[in-house]
Amino acid sequence: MVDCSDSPTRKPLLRALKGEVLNPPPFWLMRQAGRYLPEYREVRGKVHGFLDLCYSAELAARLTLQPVERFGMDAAIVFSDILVVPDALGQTVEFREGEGPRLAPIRSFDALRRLSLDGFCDRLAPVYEAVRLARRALSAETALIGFAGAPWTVAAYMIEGGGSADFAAAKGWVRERPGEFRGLIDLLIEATAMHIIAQADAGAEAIQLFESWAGLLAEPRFTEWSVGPMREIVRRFKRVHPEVPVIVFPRGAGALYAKVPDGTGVEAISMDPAVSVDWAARELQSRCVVQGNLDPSVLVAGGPAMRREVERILAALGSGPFIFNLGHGVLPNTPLEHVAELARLIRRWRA
Ligand code: 1CP
Repeated sequence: MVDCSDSPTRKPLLRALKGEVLNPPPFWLMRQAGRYLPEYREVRGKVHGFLDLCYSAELAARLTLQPVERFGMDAAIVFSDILVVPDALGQTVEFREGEGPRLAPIRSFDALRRLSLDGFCDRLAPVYEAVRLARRALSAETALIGFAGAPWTVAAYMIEGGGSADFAAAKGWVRERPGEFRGLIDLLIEATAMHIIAQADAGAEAIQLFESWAGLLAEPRFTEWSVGPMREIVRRFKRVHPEVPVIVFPRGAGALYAKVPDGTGVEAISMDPAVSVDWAARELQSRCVVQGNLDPSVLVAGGPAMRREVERILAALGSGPFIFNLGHGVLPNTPLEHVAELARLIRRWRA
């Protein structure tokens, strides 16, 4: 057992984020609130638009707590979306049933100029209220995570107008009109820093930045448009909340993962399923806390395949600073019993 008598916090997630090696490690799951939970589907069915759910503080707080109440994760993540930021900047954002997000694409300098920070935090006030409500309801052992999309990923959705396999329009902007793209990224740096500062003001105890489309950028664009903006956001955030740890998730960054800890100044890095855990143990874990990286489809499969994978990840990373998570979000067809079994496997594990 780990002696926590001299620990300033009892929350395992926050202790791990300070670099403490916990045995077993803390865990939570990206997209742990969502369609795979019947109690989520029940609440979701009562509200027309997905954004209405994000902007209803009480419902968002309730959804934040649901997975923790069922499975006892070490952290809750506030129920919201990375696309509330473009919405609060004045872009039209809609979520159509079964289709994912639709945004009025930003394709011209004029459209870019119409975005504004006026009233930004007012529009997002219900998110901060949800943070306050969820924090009040959580136990003394469970941490609350706030989050935002990193600028490149959010810009990619803003330009493309929704999800995409290759985000060709966004990549075209970067190549052909880098000056204009810089304007959009600078606006997102400012907005994102304000958004995560306000979440920490409201009680978020750690922040995760989702760079879900890091894998679309090769060097030198990765450093310029992903690492650089994240570093600037972290710098602004730490001026106000030096004690609140930041996790980044540069999904698909491959070998460029190695550039993220020093490049951004974050406490922890979250790994997608393609990152080798043995490589991470050697190259990343000496420099920061690592989080990840069970393949979400393995959680869908369950059984011996899942047990083997969980054991392999824990054996490679469990004796250093580590937070168990998935390598991407929980899939909607994930059986509840598999999540419960995963929680048991992690809790029973000893190095
Ligand atoms: O209809 C529904 O019920 C909506 C499904 C859904 C949910 C539950 C969306 C639409 N967003 C969310 C919540 C959400 N999104 C959370 C909540 C907290 C939790 O983790 O439990 C978080 C952290 C996100 C973050 C998010 N949204 C990301 C980054 C993580 C990732 O998955 O890579 C991204 C890329 C989005 C955009 C988004 N929102 C929703 C969808 C379907 C998408 C992906 C669109 C696409 O690329 O096709």
